[in-house]
Amino acid sequence: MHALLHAVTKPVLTNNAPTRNRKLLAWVDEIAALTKPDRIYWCDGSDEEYNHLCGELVATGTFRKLDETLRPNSYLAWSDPTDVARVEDRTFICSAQKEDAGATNNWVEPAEMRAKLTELFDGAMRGRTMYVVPFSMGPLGSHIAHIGVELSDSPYVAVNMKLMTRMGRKVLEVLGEDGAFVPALHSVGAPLHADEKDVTWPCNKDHKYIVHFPETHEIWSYGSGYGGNALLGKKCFALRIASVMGKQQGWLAEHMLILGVKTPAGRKHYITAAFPSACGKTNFAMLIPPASFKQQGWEITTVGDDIAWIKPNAAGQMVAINPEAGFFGVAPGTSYETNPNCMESLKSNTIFTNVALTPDGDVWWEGMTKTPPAHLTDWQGKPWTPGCGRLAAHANARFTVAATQCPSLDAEWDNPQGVPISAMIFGGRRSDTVPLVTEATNWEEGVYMAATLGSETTAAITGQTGVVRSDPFAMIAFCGYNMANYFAHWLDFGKNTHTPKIYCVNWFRKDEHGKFQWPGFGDNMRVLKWIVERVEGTASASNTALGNIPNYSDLDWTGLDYPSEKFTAITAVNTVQWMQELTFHQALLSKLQHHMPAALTTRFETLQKSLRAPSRV
Ligand code: O2Y
Ligand code: MN
Repeated sequence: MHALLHAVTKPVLTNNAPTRNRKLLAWVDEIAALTKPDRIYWCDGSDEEYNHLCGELVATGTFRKLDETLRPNSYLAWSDPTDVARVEDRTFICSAQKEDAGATNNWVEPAEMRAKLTELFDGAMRGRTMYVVPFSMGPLGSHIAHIGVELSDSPYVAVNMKLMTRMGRKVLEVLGEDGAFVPALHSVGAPLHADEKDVTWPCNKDHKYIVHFPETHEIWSYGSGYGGNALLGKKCFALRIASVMGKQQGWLAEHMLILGVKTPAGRKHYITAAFPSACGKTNFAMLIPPASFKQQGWEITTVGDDIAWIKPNAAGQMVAINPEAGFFGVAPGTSYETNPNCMESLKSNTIFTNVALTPDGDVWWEGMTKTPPAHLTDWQGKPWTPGCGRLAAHANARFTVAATQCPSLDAEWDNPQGVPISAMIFGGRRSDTVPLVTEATNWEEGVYMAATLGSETTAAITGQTGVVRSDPFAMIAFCGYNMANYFAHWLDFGKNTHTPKIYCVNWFRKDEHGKFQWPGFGDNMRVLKWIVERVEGTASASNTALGNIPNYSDLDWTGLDYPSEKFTAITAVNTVQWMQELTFHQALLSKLQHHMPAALTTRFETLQKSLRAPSRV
């Protein structure tokens, strides 16, 4: 390896570091003195470095190299069975005032949390290397992008950050001597004592803390090596800390995919869409239109699958970037039927975590093929056969892959100016109540729709199926400050910018037999086409108490036999269900009452009145 690798013997460790950024040098020194790593390594982000670190991960048993012919340059990691997902109950927003974290976040007084973390991090990296990982969230040098530096004792984190962000030397160049960065400290919380043999997935089974200090824009993560707990650019920075920065600086950090829609006339629209976890976000971001739409000339492209940073440009138009440079998606359920673009992305240069291994050195997960292989090694390293009663892949098994591997990647995905937003979609998983698609008639109504978003839990995530969880803007786990203040920020944001139209969608409504009423996947294009035509002012709709809903004849049904009665059922506004729904809305409004903007309580009252009006059945 050609970058700096220091043997750490004394506290001043950064003499020949590849940066002269004073704040960074001081911070690296301070953290090294606290965590006491054996070595410090500054990541340069090169392919050579990536290959070397992956080789080391293979040598230590964390990675298994997959068959070079079947899955070139790809690796499989199996985590500790206790470290398999984000830990919401161990995630904290430590603002000075409890009220600033709000009713939806865990809060601990900052000095108390700092004392606890300092104790835990003291000597936490003993026997390990501390990787200095400089990364840019967003195109390098973009006025919308921000820089972070993660200090981590996990080489798994370093290689995943290479795929998920713009990472390494070029970031330090942009940072310069005085540039600002978000400090993100991470340890797996498993120091090694002299001659102690390491495990393949070090973590701390007893203590996990995913902590955010919103006033100082700092992240401290301890005890987990997995996903959102450890790849700190993603949920911790790009959502929790960035949402705070956005509130302070007049922009939005959102849990939204960004896709491009090209019309047959060649007009390009960009649409953002927010969905809670487990609603098929990556599939929607990489949607392939039905054949009949492709023939007409409709095209869908992908800018991002999870997070959008949205700012007004000089003309007051909302523009968005995907702050990430890769996808960390859920493997189970991904197949050539559900998401061919994703499957193509994963053909090579991919890191898989907690999927199953085939006898010939490839990967498999539930839903990848209709017929499972006869023999596998499951994600816990045990022999697996179909019908053995266990999952071969963990339900939250993941792939990490660079965005550039995606065949549907939009030509503008890396544009530092961002892409202009024509419409915003909010959706949840709801077996009843919520129509296929509803258009808000103005910005405030759209903000109300997003604020009252709910989604049913799935067994894979919570072990409990069908319980509606309130998930405002799909940000319940990711808003770094008081949720009611976040609603107010959205309302204010709309006052100073040209506002895109806002939609609520539900692909998951079921009939009385429990069968999904909407085919989903590529057929969601029919709804997207209507949305684009509404934006362009060429499609009609009927006004309801909830907003505007398309008529059967407003959607393009070519290539699909979908009777109008079914459409009537999937778009119906059932007053009894909606009165029940309003009790959920009311519960949310009272939970967040302290800072709740009046515009949202007013909308609640109007909605209640319109639903009670005799014309609605
Ligand atoms: O469990 C994790 O650590 C990953 S969670 C995640 C990853 C990628 C995109 N979205 C999510 C999410 O929970 O929303
Ligand atoms: Mn997500």
